[in-house]
Amino acid sequence: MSNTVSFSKQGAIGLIKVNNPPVNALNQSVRAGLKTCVEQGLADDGVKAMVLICEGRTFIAGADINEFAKGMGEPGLVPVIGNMETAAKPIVAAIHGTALGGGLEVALGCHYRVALSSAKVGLPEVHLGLLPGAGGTQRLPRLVGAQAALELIVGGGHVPAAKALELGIVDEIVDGDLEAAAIAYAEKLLADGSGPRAIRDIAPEAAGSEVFDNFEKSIARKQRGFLAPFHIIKSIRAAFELPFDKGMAREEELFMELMRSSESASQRHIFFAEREVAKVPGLAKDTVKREINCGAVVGAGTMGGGIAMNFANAGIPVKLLEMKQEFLDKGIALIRKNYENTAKKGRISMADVEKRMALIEPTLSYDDIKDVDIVIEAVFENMDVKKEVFKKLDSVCRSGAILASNTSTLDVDEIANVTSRPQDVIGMHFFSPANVMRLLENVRGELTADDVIATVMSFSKRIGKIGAMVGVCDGFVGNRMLHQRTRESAYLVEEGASPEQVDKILFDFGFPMGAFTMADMAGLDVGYKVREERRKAGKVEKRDSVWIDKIVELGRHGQKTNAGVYKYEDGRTPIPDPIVKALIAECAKEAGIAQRDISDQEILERCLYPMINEGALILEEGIAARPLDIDIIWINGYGFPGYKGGPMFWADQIGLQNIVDAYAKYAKQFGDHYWQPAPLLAKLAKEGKGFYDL
Ligand code: T1G
Repeated sequence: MSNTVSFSKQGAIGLIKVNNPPVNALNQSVRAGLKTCVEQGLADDGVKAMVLICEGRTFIAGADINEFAKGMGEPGLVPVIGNMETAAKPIVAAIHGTALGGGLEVALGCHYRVALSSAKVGLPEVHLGLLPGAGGTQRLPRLVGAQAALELIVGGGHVPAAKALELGIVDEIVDGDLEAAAIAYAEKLLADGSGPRAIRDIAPEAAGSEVFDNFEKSIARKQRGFLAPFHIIKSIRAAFELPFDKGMAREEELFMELMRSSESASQRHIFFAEREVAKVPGLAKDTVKREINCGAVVGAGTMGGGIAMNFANAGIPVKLLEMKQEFLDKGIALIRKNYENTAKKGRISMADVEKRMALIEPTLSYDDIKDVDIVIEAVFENMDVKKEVFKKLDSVCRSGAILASNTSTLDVDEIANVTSRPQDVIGMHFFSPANVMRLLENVRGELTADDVIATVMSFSKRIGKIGAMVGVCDGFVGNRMLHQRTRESAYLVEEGASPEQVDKILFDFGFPMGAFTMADMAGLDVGYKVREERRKAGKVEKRDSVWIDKIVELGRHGQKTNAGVYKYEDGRTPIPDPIVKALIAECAKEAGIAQRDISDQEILERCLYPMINEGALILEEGIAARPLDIDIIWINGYGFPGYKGGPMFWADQIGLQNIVDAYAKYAKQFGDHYWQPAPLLAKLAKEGKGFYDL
């Protein structure tokens, strides 16, 4: 008996109980305990059937991901499940919470499955760059058929109990006392003379190769660059083309390939990083958070409306404040349109639309927001305007209200210092569209109180965001690093690379789109105004590149004007434009820059390495506390490919010395103004270390 799995008897029913908080993960102790307890039940003549149930919040939620790096140890999960499946006495899995991954595979190794109506099941290994490696790709298809199995396992989602019953994954939904219900179910099996029922004995329905080929085509673009989805298709296909044991062998072979892949290492890193990022170093775990029961958003523009939707989506009443009725009406109309579009896609009902709209109360008066618990300002990105708003908030809002700014680059300390309560002021930088993008870059000011930080980090999760805590600097973390890529990509085009060549390199690397396609989509005039403000503040690049400004001055602002760096005949597909090609050549000539052919490798290095170097400076300055904060920001805010783990994790994978060597190469070619490695980068490289050795 292990200390995580116990055996007891209730009449003729052997009760196997797993207790391995927090999620009953299948570590070595649990696997050994399951093996021992099943053998004990089989050896006991008084036991006629068994029930497998878990203590705590959930049924087994999967293999213990912590064990992957150091090796799983004996007994392996496959034989543990195999012994259950071939047992001479029926075993019933009693499911609550989330039976996921290896947890669902254990349940599929049982002969029957009962679940609480609130339970969910799933095989989410794909999100870890893996596939269900304990029979999931061989057993589930035998229950649900090829198409459903492909959708469930490649999608990696959680299936509610009712749907699982419909699909045949569970046999009965029970409510109330799960243990009693499962024991009653087992006793009824005995009374009916029902014995073990092994899924391995089910002959899978016929499935032609077109099912798998068509499914692979349907995911090709979305899953571009990932390995696991395509291995999963191969493994499920084996369930229809090979006998069970050979299918299991094929599954193991494909699983091990994935386990050894850099893609899976990256995705497993992200799994833990997405949880670690919520724990702010130096912040006491027991910091008392302020209650947030209602909020307000100042500014009903695209960002303000999107931010208000996050409150409503979480069921939190929110006031939306504008200065003019027409702007308020426009903002509310856009919110309604967004919700109705979501309803049209079947993701929410029309009743949900009305419920959420009812939670958003438009107002023209600051007086209406005096009692709220948090205010998020989302007005025009201009310091004077923001200061006016915060002075007003300071005079109107109740004591203890959190005053947040959605600024994307402005100095949060400067904003805080116009109030009498800088300890209550924080930055909450949402990414557009604010109701969709998961990242929230939370910006702590010099004087922001710990309980405000703790409250905002917890509130981020409550509204479905991934909150990352950063310090105050120009561009915080995400945009400060993006600025490096933006600058170098403009230089590369001046020197002879075409915009489409640069964009293809970034797209093939795994970004959702290239730098210039993204700039056209966001609007070239946005960057133009930022550069104008920076020039006014004397912040001019040592090497000023003007070709994009010239494009804007032609009235080409990007997609919204059907022309920017590219031209757009259908309003969305970027087409290289000879006018821009000529304009670039002209600007290069005026700048005395000779055009040359530039290699793909140079483009990749000059776009990405300065971002990583800036990340090293950000770590040195303490603007981000850990490399994982930077990785989470870039994956969730800018589409850095998950199968590369984020810029800092990827830098460790390629080796920091290679980055330092590239810097030396470019310093020779261009001078060291932009090619001086950050001291931390140089130090780690010299020591043969990576950022994750910090
Ligand atoms: N292994 C180790 N630790 C885990 C874990 C796991 N599988 N799942 C969760 N934790 C930790 C997590 O790090 C956190 O720790 C705490 O539990 C609470 O998690 C052979 C190979 C179950 C839906 O992918 O999706 O089985 O921060 O904050 O929001 O085929 O955890 O408290 O120290 O996420 O309520 C497949 C992963 C594994 C499920 C709960 N299973 N987990 O969400 O809490 S691979 C999964 C989740 C596998 C087999 C293959 C979620 C959850 P700490 P949490 P939550």
